[in-house]
Amino acid sequence: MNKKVLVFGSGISGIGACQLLEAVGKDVVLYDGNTSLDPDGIKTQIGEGTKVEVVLGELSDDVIDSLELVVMSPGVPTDLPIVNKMREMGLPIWGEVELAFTYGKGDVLAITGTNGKTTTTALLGEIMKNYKESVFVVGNIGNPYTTEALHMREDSVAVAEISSFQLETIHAFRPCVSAILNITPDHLNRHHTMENYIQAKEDIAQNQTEEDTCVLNYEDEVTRKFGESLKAKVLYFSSQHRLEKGIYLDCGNIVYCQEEPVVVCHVNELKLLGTHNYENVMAAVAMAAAYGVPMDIIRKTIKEFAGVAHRIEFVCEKNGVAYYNDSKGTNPDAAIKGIQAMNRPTLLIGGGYDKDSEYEEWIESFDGKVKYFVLLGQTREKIAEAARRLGFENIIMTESLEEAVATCAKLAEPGDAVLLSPACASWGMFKNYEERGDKFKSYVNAL
Ligand code: UMA
Repeated sequence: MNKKVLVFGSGISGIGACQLLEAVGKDVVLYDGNTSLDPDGIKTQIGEGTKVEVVLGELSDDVIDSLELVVMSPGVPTDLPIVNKMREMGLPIWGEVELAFTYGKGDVLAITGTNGKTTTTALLGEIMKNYKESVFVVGNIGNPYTTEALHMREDSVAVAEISSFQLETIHAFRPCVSAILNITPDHLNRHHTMENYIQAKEDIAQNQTEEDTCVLNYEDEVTRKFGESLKAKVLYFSSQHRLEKGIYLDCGNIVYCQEEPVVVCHVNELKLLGTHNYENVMAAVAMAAAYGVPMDIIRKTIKEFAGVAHRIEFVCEKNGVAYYNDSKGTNPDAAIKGIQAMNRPTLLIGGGYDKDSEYEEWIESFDGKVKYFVLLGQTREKIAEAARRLGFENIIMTESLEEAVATCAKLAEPGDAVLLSPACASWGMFKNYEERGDKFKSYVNAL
């Protein structure tokens, strides 16, 4: 009897993995721990005529004994007892990204980092689309790599946003150009220690050779040091220092320097705002230049690029109050960028799923701008305690995002801003940050 492949997790990655595996002739079992899911609904998502066997809740020894490979969805912890058991039995444990890389053709440009991944991936995707015919923007950005892998040709390029979860289960994954944008504490409940989290991020370059390039942030101590030990060519970007080689900001100009410094553009010519975004632009430019994209194509694209949804996204102005959706601010560091970008007195909505984060630095970054701190979700007490310890008292507890929006609308005065920038994941209250951001926008538009 043919051995089977187990796909663990029936979210969008799991569905993509099943479709790919069936298309290449594998017998597939899709397993999900959530017993309240509907197996028929899952099969409909995989596609008409699918032979994938869907198992919910418990995984029997019979199924485990029939396997040759396990393909993990990113959100499933790799140290679950059942995963440990399968690993100890000698079963290869691959991530969905490893599976896609194995079957996908063409070149891969891959981006990781705690913050800025999505913006950088989207921008690099646009640059590549202006350069090559067959470009796929995949990964953590919300389009599973496995969904696209079989459409890729030898002359295709995949621009992939890769999370630390996804990097835990790669083996041969080798981007020709990679980037680590920054590394600050996030997802510590999953990775347990900062060392493990850093290791996962750095693994993006583990298979890169002298022929490949890794783009790193010179201003981030961890990534700067990492560059000293790499086999791949290293290209640094810096928002603070003129580099002999690399890409940097100089009096508002983005300068790319290999032999000679070349001005790419002035930051005033960009639609993106804020130093963190200039860093994202520099990383995308460095990656594209390393891949050989002509500078005029890069220059034109970065000037046109208007950013991504849910990242300090302007929603509308009502009664003189500006509403911003920063639902993608899923950790304190990202939320710091959110509040820093505000130039009005702000009513800040925060809180959500607990990832074992600390909130002090975020609260310290308010810089007198936050008028009211409106909290919701599992972390609201923890955040409120941290705020009170730091002397911030204007805290309002709410039960839902809808109530939080209504509270802000009541308290805000003309000239204020209302910012949803939660510093927490959305899980538990929403499916993902997109749903949270979309709900926020609909509540605001309905005011
Ligand atoms: N599940 C189990 N057992 C568990 C945990 C989960 O069975 O112990 C099941 C759940 O019941 C659910 C399924 O696994 O049915 C969900 O799998 P998943 O969490 O991997 O979700 P996907 O829908 O496949 O989405 C994943 C990424 N999600 C996570 O990493 C949590 C998406 O990133 C990504 O866009 C998508 O793959 C495509 O690549 C989201 C994310 O929040 C946006 N990422 C984190 C971040 O950006 O900070 C890393």
